[in-house]
Amino acid sequence: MNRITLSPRIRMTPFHDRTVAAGLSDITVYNKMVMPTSYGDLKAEYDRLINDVAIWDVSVERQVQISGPDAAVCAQYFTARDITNMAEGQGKYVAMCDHAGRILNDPVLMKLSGNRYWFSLADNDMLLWCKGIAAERGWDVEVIEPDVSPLAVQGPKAEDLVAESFGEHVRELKYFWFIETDLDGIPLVLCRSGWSKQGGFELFLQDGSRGNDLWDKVVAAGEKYGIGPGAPNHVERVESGLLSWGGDNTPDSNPFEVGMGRYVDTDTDVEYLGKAALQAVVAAGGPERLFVGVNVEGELGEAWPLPERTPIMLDGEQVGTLAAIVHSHRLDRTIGLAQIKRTVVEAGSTVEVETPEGYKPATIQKLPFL
Ligand code: THG
Repeated sequence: MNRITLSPRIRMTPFHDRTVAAGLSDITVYNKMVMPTSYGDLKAEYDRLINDVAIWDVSVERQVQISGPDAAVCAQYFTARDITNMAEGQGKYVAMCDHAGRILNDPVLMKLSGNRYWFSLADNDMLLWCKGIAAERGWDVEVIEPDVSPLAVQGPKAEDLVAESFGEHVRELKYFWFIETDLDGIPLVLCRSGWSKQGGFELFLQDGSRGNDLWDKVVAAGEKYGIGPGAPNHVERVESGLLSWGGDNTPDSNPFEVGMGRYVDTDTDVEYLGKAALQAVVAAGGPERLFVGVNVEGELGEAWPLPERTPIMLDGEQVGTLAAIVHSHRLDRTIGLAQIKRTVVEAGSTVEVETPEGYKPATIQKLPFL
């Protein structure tokens, strides 16, 4: 069971030809689009991300654009964080929740010029959700998926590369801030962002017909920095404790249960979806579960991809779910990401998690590992 049947329902990205030419070996499907996940050597891809710079096709991070006279009210309503004082050119990591406060997505929200907002999304059908609710509310907005495809450059040498191509001013960009610009006439939004803690930028291509051009220009500029292809890296993201929405959490999780509590505003006058439910969680003294790291006894060889979340046990009772377990190259030990009952976390209990060699003891720790 290792082939995916492609069809026009599953969209290719604007960089697809170049990713194939670069040796693409593994894909997944994300937002109904092909997402590159490896070029055949995960350790080399990890090393490149930690030491040099990597180019990632992350077109699957689709944008929902909200524009028009009611755009600010509408964008706020979808966002469990007070965005009143957000500036043009600023991005924020936010939670989108349903009426019961369950997290539906963890996008980067960007405020563009001309009263436009982009929710730069993880894998869920937010376009339908946003269109439906905006229409029911009668807001004067346009809700679309624009022709925008992010290309990430990640790693310690990404800033030098991007500064050389776009100018020294990019060094002043703060995290999640962006500029609307172009690269030799290729229209894009340049944002300091990306799903790693190694630093970097995302180039949001605004013309899908120019994918090959953009890829080639970035690779040419990156040659002297040792650039090579990669993808959001499973081991690095576990070490960094970055949430993979939909993978790490159960469908009934609220933002406090996926480590996003610090991005949620409950003490605010603004109206947003799920606010009352999230206020109730705070009033009850906190969520049922917490998103934590686990240090697992024993050695794992290669990364052991978990096709589904597995139970975490304590005294024969399930107290959580394990979402990922990897060998950390930098820590040289086995680590994982889990949702565990808050009472168990607070008691500092040692739990049991499933490994290829059966259940093993695991200690709980705060994220990130690194
Ligand atoms: N890029 C874009 N959109 C995205 C992602 C992305 N949408 C979905 C998903 N990835 C969003 N998830 C994250 C999670 C964490 C970070 C970025 C995207 C991140 N966090 C920093 C940290 O944890 O240190 C800083 C957070 C902060 O201080 O606000 O980088 O990758 N376009």
